[in-house]
Amino acid sequence: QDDRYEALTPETLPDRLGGLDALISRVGSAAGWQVQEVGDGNLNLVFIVRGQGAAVIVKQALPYVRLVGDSWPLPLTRAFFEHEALVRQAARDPGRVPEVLHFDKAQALIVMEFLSPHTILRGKLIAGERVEGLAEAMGRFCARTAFRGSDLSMEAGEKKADAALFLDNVALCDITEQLIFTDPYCEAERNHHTPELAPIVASLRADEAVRDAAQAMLMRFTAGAETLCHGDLHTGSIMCTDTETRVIDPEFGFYGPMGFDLGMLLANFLMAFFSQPAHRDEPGEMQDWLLSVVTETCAAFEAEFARLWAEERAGILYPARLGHGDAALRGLMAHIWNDALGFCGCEMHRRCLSLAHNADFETISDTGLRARLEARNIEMGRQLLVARGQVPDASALAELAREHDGK
Ligand code: SR1
Ligand code: MG
Repeated sequence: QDDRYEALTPETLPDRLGGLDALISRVGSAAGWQVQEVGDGNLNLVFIVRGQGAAVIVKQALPYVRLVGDSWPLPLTRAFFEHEALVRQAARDPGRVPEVLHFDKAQALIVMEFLSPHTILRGKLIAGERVEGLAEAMGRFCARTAFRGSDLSMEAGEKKADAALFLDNVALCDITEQLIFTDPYCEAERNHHTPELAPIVASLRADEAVRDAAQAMLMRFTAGAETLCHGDLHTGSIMCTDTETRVIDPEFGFYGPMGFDLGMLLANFLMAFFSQPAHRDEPGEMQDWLLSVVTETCAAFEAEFARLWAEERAGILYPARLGHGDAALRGLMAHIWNDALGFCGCEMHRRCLSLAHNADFETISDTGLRARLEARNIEMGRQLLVARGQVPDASALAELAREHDGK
């Protein structure tokens, strides 16, 4: 069989995948399929294949960054890492990620469950829609994946082998290393920002303490191989109905700090918060809700992490025979929180200053207003980078967001 990689199109997909049991069993024979390409992310092709009243998703990596084009090649192996990460996340937080139906390494494609009527969370937040149980689900997801992928839980040899496997996800880590920790803090070719932000951007880039702090976070990212992180946990990687939350897209999976995913997620909730005044006349209620999501996500993370600490600690770290008590857990939580705040600050910066911006701000057509809201976000990010020791908990984080929103 010729398994040379070839990008799918809606026209070629039925012929090429028509023999797969994983599809036929869900959507019938290829003759009845309707195929639509719906990918709106930065990297991949995403097809919905419909047939017999059901649907599945076919996601295929392209050999380049879709957002930029073939001038920026990107290895197809990211589909392999996404598949590996999905399998682990499904075991660590059952039901939270889409079910994988088929994986083809050579074609860099994953056939998976079609989430319906779920839509991307970022769009919901911009539209002012709330999701019941969002904070609880995401706090638990972050805690379970952080804990169960770490030396607190895994057998040491298994964890080291897994960390070695994911070390090869070099190109995706490189994107994060450049776009999140480095480019925002200098004049990089791929950067862009709202013109009216120029003075704030100049001031941020002139601030040596900020640059130093961002590099310290980069060192945590590259050297803190604590657990298998999702790696790109923003509100575009979450799909929801009004009452259900699912996590998608772990192709940036890597072994990193336990606070990484939590920090990225909080940044995206905070950017939804700061951008609300542009999306509705009375933003207050939605903003209150978003800050409650921030605090409740952290509360759910802490509660679940503490439960796992008490009930599932079976790895080489903090073994029961050493008799660790609450102080050890508090120390670990403080370490995770400190990292999370630093990563949060970097993510808040890069979405306004680097290559891949987010729709929360980008869809604001009045650039003067956009710049005012982005400025609040950037200033808060700066404070998180250089003075995160003064943000002891999630309530203080929410309070800080309110202060910056009032400026
Ligand atoms: C070139 S890729 C840009 C961004 O898109 C992905 O979703 C990640 O967030 C990455 O940083
Ligand atoms: Mg993605």
